[in-house]
Amino acid sequence: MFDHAAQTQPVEERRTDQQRLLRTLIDRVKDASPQHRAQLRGIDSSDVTLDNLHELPSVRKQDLREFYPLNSLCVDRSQLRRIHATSGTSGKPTIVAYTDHDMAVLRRTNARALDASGVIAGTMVHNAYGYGLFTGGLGLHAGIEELKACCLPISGGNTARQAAMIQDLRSEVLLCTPSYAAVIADLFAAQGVDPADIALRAGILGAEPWSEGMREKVEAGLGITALDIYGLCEVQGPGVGFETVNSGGHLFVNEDEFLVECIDPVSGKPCAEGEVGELVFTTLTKEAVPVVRYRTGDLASLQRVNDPEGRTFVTMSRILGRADDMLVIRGVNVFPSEIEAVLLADARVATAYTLVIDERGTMPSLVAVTEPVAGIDRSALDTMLEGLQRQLKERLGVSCKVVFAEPGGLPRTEVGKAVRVQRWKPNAESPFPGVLA
Ligand code: DLL
Repeated sequence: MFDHAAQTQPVEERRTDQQRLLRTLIDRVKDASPQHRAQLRGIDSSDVTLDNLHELPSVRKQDLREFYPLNSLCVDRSQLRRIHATSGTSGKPTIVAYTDHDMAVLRRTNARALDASGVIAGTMVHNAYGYGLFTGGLGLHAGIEELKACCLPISGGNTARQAAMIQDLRSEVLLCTPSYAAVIADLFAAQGVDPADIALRAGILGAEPWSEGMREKVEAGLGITALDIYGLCEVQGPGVGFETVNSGGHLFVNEDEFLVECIDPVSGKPCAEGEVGELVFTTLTKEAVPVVRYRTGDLASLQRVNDPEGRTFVTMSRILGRADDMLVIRGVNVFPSEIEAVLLADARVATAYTLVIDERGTMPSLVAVTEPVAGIDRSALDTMLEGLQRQLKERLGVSCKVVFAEPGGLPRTEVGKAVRVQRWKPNAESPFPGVLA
């Protein structure tokens, strides 16, 4: 196992290290930046323990945006080696920066994720995460180099070329978002390529929520074992948490670097083990732009599991949704991921879908626009739609109409994260003319 000592360090020993690093971090950031001094005013690091950490003030994305571009920097600019950023939805991006040390952590933690899927020196890795300001491409690239594997830095887009390169170079491991893996699988299916004839054996898929149904479809379509990887630019980028073949769907959190808490999003109280809440991260050793108690908005649960390979990191569940992705339909809270879970659990439903919130009436209503897989008998479609609508009603507690486009008829996201929700405003054209009237 790559980085064996760190990954299998006894829990109590790691807690002692985390406690020490936490106190040093608090002193360090208070010394270095007025923003952190404001956040941690009146707090004496020697009073802070892993057990009372949840009582410290937290920060959120909007707080970090106010530090734009680099106002909460904790090192001299001469020590910066890399900048990344997320586009953000409301204008200003969030900018993050890395020192030599931060780059080393990025390399090491991503190498752990790649190693868990069997990447070794010389493995041909097809990296279709976006390169550039997004952390995905270059973040995983760093891990690939750390393991001395061979990287094809293809980035996103031009799916026909992606498919050809996977075949021609006999790529073994695919890195991209789950929705893009599904797009590549759809193209192979349309070209009549048998997954058994391509060399891919694993996929490390993340950066957006995905369901068990999506996993099954991508695994079948590409002939791979699909593993989840989690991360966010405010904490580092990819490599914060990673699934392994034996982790039973849980993701190990690299908690020697990223201290994780799970809290009730309303009361802020710590959740019990296994209880779903909001993940909060503290970067224990990060130099350039550390965060103390960053509230991610991501909902998941934390659990200690017994790893047959000996990892002792705490695990997180897959992300169940984001607090701000929640839709309120007729007073009922709905997460898009719940709808995906129902739709994609059906083998006859394809992986492309968009949720439309129809806001033209007095009350908003929900429509899932999706496709049947190719070759389904048309006479079976009505029964299929009824079945899906019934299951959605049962799961969500509110109606969700389902409509089918022709197989392959919906637009696919080839670059960046899939956008799954669209609003249909009064007097606007249908977002899917010919499919949704
Ligand atoms: O998406 C970093 C990344 C790159 C992760 C490549 C994995 C692979 P951001 O653009 O800052 O960073 O977006 C972070 O994406 O707060 C989650 O809401 C979501 N997200 C990331 N990974 C997952 C995942 C990268 N595995 C935001 N499952 C996070 C569900 C995820 N959501």
